[in-house]
Parts: sequence; structure tokens; C-alpha cells
Amino acid sequence: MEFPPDRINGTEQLSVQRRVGLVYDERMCKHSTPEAERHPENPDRIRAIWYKLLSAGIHHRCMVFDAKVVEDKYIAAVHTSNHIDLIKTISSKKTASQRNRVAARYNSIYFNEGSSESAYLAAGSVLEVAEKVAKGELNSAFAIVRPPGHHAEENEPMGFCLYNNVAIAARFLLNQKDLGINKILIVDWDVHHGNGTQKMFWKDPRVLFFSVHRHEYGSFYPTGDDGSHVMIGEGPGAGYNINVPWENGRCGDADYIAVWDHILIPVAKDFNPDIIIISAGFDAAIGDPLGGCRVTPHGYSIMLKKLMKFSRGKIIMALEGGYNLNSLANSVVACVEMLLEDKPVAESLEVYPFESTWRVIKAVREKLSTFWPTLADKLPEELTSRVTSQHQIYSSQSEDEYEDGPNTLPEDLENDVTIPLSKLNLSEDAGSDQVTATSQAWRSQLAKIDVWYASFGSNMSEPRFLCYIQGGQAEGMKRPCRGAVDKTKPKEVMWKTVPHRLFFGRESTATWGPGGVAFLNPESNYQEKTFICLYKITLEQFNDVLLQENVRIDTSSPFFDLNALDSIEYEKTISLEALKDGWYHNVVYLGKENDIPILTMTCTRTAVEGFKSGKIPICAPPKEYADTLVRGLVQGKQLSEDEAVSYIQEAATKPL
Ligand code: X5A
Ligand code: ZN
Repeated sequence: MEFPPDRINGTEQLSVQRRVGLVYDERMCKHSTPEAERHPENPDRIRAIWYKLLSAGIHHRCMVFDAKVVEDKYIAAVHTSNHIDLIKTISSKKTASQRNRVAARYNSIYFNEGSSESAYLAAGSVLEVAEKVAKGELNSAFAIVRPPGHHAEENEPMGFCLYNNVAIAARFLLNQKDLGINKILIVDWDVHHGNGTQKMFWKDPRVLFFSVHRHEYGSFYPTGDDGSHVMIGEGPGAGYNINVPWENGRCGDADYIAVWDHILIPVAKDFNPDIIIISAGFDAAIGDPLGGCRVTPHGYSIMLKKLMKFSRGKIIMALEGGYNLNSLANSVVACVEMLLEDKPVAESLEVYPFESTWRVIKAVREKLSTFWPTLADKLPEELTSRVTSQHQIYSSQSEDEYEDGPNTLPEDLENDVTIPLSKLNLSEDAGSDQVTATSQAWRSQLAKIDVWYASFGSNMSEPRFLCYIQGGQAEGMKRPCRGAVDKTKPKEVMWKTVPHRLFFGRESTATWGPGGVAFLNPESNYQEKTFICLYKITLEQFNDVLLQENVRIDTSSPFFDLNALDSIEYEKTISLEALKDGWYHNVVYLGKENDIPILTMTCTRTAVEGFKSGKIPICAPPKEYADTLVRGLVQGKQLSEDEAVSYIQEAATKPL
């Protein structure tokens, strides 16, 4: 079944052409947001991939298939009949508003008239090529499908996913006894945890589910404990679920390959799968607006190559996430080329993993060592002591080319925009004179972008907020602020109300002394109404405000950059790990005003839980602080003095 050896680039090097299947079908573009609202999971994703494959002529070297609709009986092997009913009928609903109401019941889901068809085709496509690979008609395949699947649970669509395409295909392969597939390895390298797939094979030792994802102790999407490394499966499935949860973003090739070398590959050797399915999301790719990681196309191709050694190369790749069109298409091309040729590649990387990567790898190995004895050995110190520093990563030149793309910002704003604040090297009390030459470049880039900074606490008082911009000490403050590097006053000031709960907590602050300070619950609640004062400032100034709001900071990491700005509209909140010790390190998106994003900074959802349970004290504001808030509301002409006093009073006393 193999193609004759082929000549590569006119050299003498011989390699084996494999039969590689590709599925692409324009009908999977029918699923899109109602009213064509902007959304990262949009039809252009699969079009960008397909056009790139066409322009590289790669389709000529593959077997190309149209998508096929999946039969309900195969979906029913992983989803409930209620769920099937929902997805099947959603597009025939009479009005868009009926569909919107249903979508609103779920987390990160939209529906339109094309959703049902696209969902059936996506699942059908993966199943179709999985069967062909299992039968040996194809060596491997890539299904370029959408909507994605790995978040979809038995009875719930979520995270842009309707049907769990990969789970449907895996269950099909196992149930089709004549295919002789008894053990399946599912590798989920999407930047998000594959919660749906994990649950579907939780107790099933025939499926080894492996997921590497950003987790950040449960604060990254999908939030909660499901993606933790202690989730190893249950009953007969214990040990057959492996999670590798990143503690931070910015992971790249070196981090992923270390996980491959020291967890996935040794386990795969022992498990010896009959076939491998990759939940191939490319949102950990460099330049992705949601992922914040930096895997290169070359990195993905190495990860894939290492898996091709198993199951006699039987691999099915199914697209999941991936939202930077250039980076996405380049990564898929690199993978399909690897499926075709298994090219010898230089594996040596210039960078080492993060220190946190070794910590995670060790924790996972320890947790699973009783099930997989190969993981029991201690990793040699001379290996794990090789770690990267920020400096090494940012000196890499290669990432610029992935920063530009049809779904990213205009060219003049590109280049070093994803680097920004990490390069800053601002120590906590650095003045403008200490700003290094390299930081000036990104500063001038971010200075071109305006945002609304939404204040709900003392910064509602303009003289107090101006201290953050121009430096100084307003009435009631116990110490001065140093101000922003760019001391230009806000371009505009305006007021709004938002459906979020205002409350006061913590015991004291350096600026106000003993007493609580204001927080906004990042979760919205339409019973609530909180006044916010908006200041139009630049993204550069916003970062300097962040820096001043969060004392004690690790300055080696980035704060809020253009990638973050790009994704916060969809993510709603971004918790900045670089400022983890600060109380206000969670940036929350509160919508737009005149097309400019409104951002505020508050505590994380996890901290809100802490306030609710009493772990973090709820505490009324000190007098000077409360007076400043009242002054802000009165001078801003939002409330009379009496009204303002009782507004603050209520926020300080009403239980959370
Ligand atoms: C498939 C995928 C991401 C959902 C993020 C929701 N989903 N904020 O990447
Ligand atoms: Zn994802």
C-alpha cells in the first residue's frame, strides 16, 4: 500500500510516501455566529488551512475526501439523546433569537442555521478517516473540521464545541470489533483541557487519554479541577488518564518536547496503542490570541514525528482550536508534511524548558508512577537544571513572522507587540529614566492603542486617578504614586454602570492604611448595579496603572499586551500571572464604548470564593478611602452626597 520512494528537493535523500487522507468541506463553514459577529472560532480558520495546503500543492500528494454526515447511532455512543436532539434541531428553530436563548444556557456556545449540519459533518469526517486508517486504506489522516469537539460533554455543548468528534470516532473504532482496534491513545495538544473526552473515557482502560494544557491551578478555561494532574481516571480506567497542566502561559517547543520525552513517549511505548488520535488544536501555537503559548510549526512537527513511531504510524489528526490564522495554517502544513514524509529533522532547540515545566513533569511522573513504572525513575539533575530564562526566549527572532495575519492587527502594530512588558524590566519603583532602550520600542507601539480604564474604587475621584498617571499624592493617601511613564492626561472621562457586584475586603493597604478596599466581582450579575468611571488612556499607560495597583511583582514576566487585548473580548477575564501577588491582577473586559474596549482590574474568581468562604476577610473601607469614593461619585455628578454614602455603605455591608 505504500507509494514508491520519492526524491526530496532533488537530493539523493529517499523517503517513503505514505497514503495520507485529508478531509475538507466548505459546508463546515456554515456554522458561524448569528449577525456575523466577530468570533475566534470562525469559518476562516478552516479556509485558511485549506488555501495554504492548496497553494503549497500538498493536496496533490494526499487523498482528499469530502465530509460525511455522522449517523446518530455513532453519536449516541458518547452523547445523550437529549444532546443529540439539541444539536440536530437547533438550526431548524424558527428564529435566531430562539437559538440565541438556547445558546445562552451554555458556556461559550453560539448557534446559527448552519450549526447542525456543520456539527454532523465534523464528527462524520473524523469517523470516516478513522475507519480508513484503522482498515489500512490510509496510513494516516488529517480532518480539517469545525466546530471543534473536545470540550463537548455527554450532555452539554461548551467551549465552541458541539459534538465531541474525537470521542465519537474513538468509541466507533472500539465498537467495530472487526477493525481489531483494542487500544487507542488520544493525544490532546489543544491549549485547553479536553474535559469532554476525559469524561467519556474516564473509566475505560482501552483509551489512554493524554492532555497537555494551560491550567494555572484551575483558573484557565475550562476552569476548575478537571484538568489537574491528579485526575488519573477511575476503576479499570485508573492510570489511563494523564493531564499535564501548565502553571503558566508562554510555553513553547522546549516545554512540549520535554513533556513528550519524559511522560508521553515512555508511556506510549508501554501502552502500545493500536491507533493514535490527536485532538489537534493549534491554540498553543505562537501568536495565538487565546493560548498565549509559543509552539512553532517545527515544534508541532517534532511532536507528531515522535508519535508516528507507534501503532505502525496509524494516526488520525482532528482539528480542535487554533485562532491565529497564519500560525494555524503553517502548523497544519508542517504536520501534514510530516505525515507524508516523516522527514528527518533537527531536534535540537535553542531554548530550555521553564523551571515550572520540570516541576509539572515531576509531579505528573510521580502521580502516575505506580501505573507506569517507566515514570518512576528520578530525572537526572543535570537535565532538570537546564531551564530557560525570559531573556533566552525573547532573543529568539523566529516568532515575528507569526505575529502578522488576517485576523491580527495591522502591520505597523506588529513585530514586538507580543513581547511588550516582559522586556520592560521595570523594577517596582523604576522611574522613566530607568526604562531601557529595548522597552521603548513596545511602549511606543502600545501608546498607539486606546483603552477605557474602568475604575470603581477610589480612582473614580479624578485627582486620585491622576496620581497614577502624573505621579503624586491626593487627599487621604498615605504615600505618593510614581505615575506612568507617559504622563499625558486621559483623553476623555465618562461614567457608566455595570451589572457587577462591588464589595470591600482585605485588611489594609499601603496607600490607605487599615481597612478594606474595593473589588468588583468579575462575574456579572444582572441584579447588581455598580458605578464605574472610565478614563480613556493608552494601553501603555494601562500597564503602568496595573503595575502601581499591584505591589510586589515579579517583573520578569509580561503584563497586559496586545495578544491579551485581542483575546479578552472572548475570554472576559485574564488573570495576569506575572502580577500574581497583587490583589488586582485580574483584568476584566466590560464591553466596548465607541469601539474601544473597557478594561478594569480586580481580584480573580478564586479570590471571590475566598471572600465568600471567609478565607479572605471582607472589611469595610477606611474613612479616607470611603470619602474618596464618595467624592468621586459626587464630583462625577453620579450621586448626591447622601446617595453616595449609602451606596458605599450598602456595598460594604451586603453579604456577598
Ligand atoms: C476548542 C477551543 C476554547 C474555548 C475558550 C472559551 N475552545 N473561552 O479551543
Ligand atoms: Zn483550545
